[in-house]
Formats: sequence, C-alpha cells, structure tokens
Amino acid sequence: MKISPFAAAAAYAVSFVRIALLGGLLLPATVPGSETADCLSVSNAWARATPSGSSVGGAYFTIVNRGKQADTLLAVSSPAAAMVGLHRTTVENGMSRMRSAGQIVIAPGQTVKAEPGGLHVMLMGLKYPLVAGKQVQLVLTFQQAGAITVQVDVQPIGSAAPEGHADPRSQANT
Ligand SMILES: [Cu+2]
Repeated sequence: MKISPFAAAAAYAVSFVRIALLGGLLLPATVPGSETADCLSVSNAWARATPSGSSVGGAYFTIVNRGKQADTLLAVSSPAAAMVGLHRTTVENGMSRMRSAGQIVIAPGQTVKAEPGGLHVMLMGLKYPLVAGKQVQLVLTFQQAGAITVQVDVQPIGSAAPEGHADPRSQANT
C-alpha cells in the first residue's frame, strides 16, 4: 500500500500534536524557571530552601546556547538578596572550597549547568528566607542576550548552605 504525501503529513501533524500535549509544549511561554532570549535559554532554575535566620542561599540552573555566537554570563542579581555572586565549589586536599567563578562563557551549542558541588549562584544577605514551594526571582545578565529574568523554584532540601561554605556569621573565612 502506498501512503500519499498528504496522509503522511496528516499523520505527522497528529503525532506532533500528541507529542506537544505530552511534552507540555502548549503551556504559556512564561514557564516558571525557564526563560529564553533568542538562542539562549535558562531552565531548571531552583534554589534550596533556607532555615529562618540564614543569610545565604544557593541557586542553580541550566543555560543552553543554541545560537551561533558565544555569550557570556556577566552578572546575576536578585531582589531577594543584598548581594549575589557566581561561585564555583572545588575540592582541594579533601577540603571543599568556594571561589568566585568570574564570567561564564557559554560557547555555541554548549550547555552550562549550575549545580550543588560546582558552579552556583550565591545569594548573600537574604532579605527573607527561601521557603519551599515559593519562587524567587533571579536576573541573569548576558553580554549578548542582555538581562534574562528567571523565576526560581525553591525546593525543600535540608541543607543550610551549598557545599563549600557556611553562613558567614558562623564562619569568618567564607
Ligand atoms: Cu558560594
């Protein structure tokens, strides 16, 4: 039996709709935790819940560059924190340490993940605790893409601070 091009196209269209429904592609463009500027997307944005009284928190996300040009993450800010830094946790001589990560370059086709134990956003001087189930806003400023605002989901993870550093009030050498 020969399948006409029209039938094939119709079958394709039907399967696409099904995939779109399953994949949630029909959700509004502003999905929490996922924002896109042209070819650069920030997704999977989440933060650890913080105990009340804690002044620091960690936030994580995935940046994908689907464009043809490299882009650079210059800075991160948040209305929830007095200061926001991009840090990288490394293990040196069995000790977990944290350093400023500097500017993050995302090459064309590259995926950069901020995750516990590695690159992370450090929220310092929190103005209020990060409560599980709530969201917090992060603004990521890129050289090419400009400012991308991301709604970060706060997740109930029982650690007080990202690995490699403690609350500055309890540890001077942070
Ligand atoms: Cu840090």
